[in-house]
Amino acid sequence: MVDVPAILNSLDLGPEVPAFDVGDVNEDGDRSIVDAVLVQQFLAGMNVSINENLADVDRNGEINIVDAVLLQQFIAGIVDDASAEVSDLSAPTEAEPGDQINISATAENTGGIGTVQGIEFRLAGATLDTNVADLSPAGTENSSLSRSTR
Ligand SMILES: [Ca+2]
Ligand SMILES: [Ca+2]
Repeated sequence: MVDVPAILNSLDLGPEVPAFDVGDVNEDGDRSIVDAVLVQQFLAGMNVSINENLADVDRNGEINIVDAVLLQQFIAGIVDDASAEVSDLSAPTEAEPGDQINISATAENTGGIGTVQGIEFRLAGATLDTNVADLSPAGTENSSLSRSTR
């Protein structure tokens, strides 16, 4: 059987998922018209303080009017919230010491705005690693992990 603590000691943790939802640019725990106005002011060159990562609502790597409109549409209820699902999980149920363990999964966002989702890889109830899937609207991302046991 696998010595789970020994495995965990050999792992690196992935980057952290943002503490606030995509679109919550003022980090107050709520996505509201205030956030949409802040993004517009940011785009207009006004000196506002926002979380620029969370302002990229469609997760295409840049902040522009599309993000501001998408955020407004979400707040108005026209566009659905992000909804991430993990599917196609492939993982061994058991392993011997020295075995190479390959785990893979697909993360899919079925919502209308982007999201950043942590994907936890677990073995025998222990989290091996957390990958981060940066998902655009209707986007998918494959996530995989390969580790040697010992
Ligand atoms: Ca907010
Ligand atoms: Ca964008």
